[in-house]
Amino acid sequence: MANYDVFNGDADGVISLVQLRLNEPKQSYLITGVKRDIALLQQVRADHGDDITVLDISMEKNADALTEVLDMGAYVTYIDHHRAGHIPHHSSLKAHINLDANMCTALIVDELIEGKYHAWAIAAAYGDNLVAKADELANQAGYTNEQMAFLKELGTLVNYNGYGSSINDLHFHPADLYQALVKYESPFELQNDSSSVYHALRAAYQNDFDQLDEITPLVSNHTLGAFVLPNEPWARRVIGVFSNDLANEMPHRAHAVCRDNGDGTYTVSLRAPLNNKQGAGDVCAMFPTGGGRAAAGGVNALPEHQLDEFMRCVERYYAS
Ligand SMILES: [Mn+2]
Repeated sequence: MANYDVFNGDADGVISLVQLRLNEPKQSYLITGVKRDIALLQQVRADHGDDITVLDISMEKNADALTEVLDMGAYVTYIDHHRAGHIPHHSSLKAHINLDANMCTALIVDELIEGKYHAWAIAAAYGDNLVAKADELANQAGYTNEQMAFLKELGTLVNYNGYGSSINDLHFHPADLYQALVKYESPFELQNDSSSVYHALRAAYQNDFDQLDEITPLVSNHTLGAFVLPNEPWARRVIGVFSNDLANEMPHRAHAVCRDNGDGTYTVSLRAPLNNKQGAGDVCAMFPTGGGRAAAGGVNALPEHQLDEFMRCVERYYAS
C-alpha cells in the first residue's frame, strides 16, 4: 500500500503538506505542479488500500479522478477551500472543505492539527494573500513585527515559486521546495540558516522583480489597473505576486495582469478589488478558458482581439 501526497505547487499547497508531514511523517509519492496545474489527482494510479492526501486543489476540477481512486478502494483525505461541487458520500473519503473567503487550506490544516505548526500556517495565509487574516492570527499568537514581516516574506516567496507556465519556469520544483522546507519545525529557523532555500528564493525573486521597472500600464484609472508582460520566464514567474502587490497597494480597484503567450493569446490574472472581493471568477468565466473564485480569477488563453473587450467588461463590472 502506497501513500500519495497530492498538493498544489503554491504556498498554500506546499505549506499545508509541510504542516501535515511535520505532524505525521510519512513516506509518500509527491504529486504536484505549477500553481495553475490543478488536475493533479488524475496522476495517481491508485491501488486498493492506498492512502491519498489531496491539498489545495478544487474537488470539482478533480471529481472524475476522485471517483476513480475511491472506486479502486483507496482512502482519500481531501482538504481544500476552492469550489468543491458535489462532495461524494463515501466511507473512504474524509473531506475538509471550507469555502470561506478568509480561509485557505493551510488554515484548515492548522485547525485539524490544533495549531501545532501555527507559524507555518500563518506564512501560508500570507502567501495565499490573506494578509489581514494572517496579521490577525500573528498578532493573536504574539509575534513581533519583525517575525510577522518574515512570515509574510517567506509566504510570498514560496507562493512566488509556484508561478510559471511549466515546471521548467520555476526556480524550484514544488516537491523539492517542500522537501527543503519540511526540514524546519519552525519557519523562523530558515532565516538564520544562510544556506536555506529562503535566502536562495529571496535573491531569485529580487532579480525577477527588477525587470518590472520597464513595464508601463495598459489601463490605469480608478476602477482598473491592467498590465501586459512579455513571454519570458521571469514574467511567467512574477505575474501572480505582481498581481497581489498591485491589489494590496490599490485595494479600491481591480487589477488585470496579462502575459503574452506568444501564440496570439494572453494568460490573464484578474483580482477583484480587495475592498470588494467579488465577481472576478464570474467575469473571467464570460470568456472561454476563463474561471476562478470571487476574489481572483483568470483566463488561460484570451485571444488578442478580445483583450479590449475583456478590459471593458471588468471596468463595467466594478464601475458602480
Ligand atoms: Mn489555496
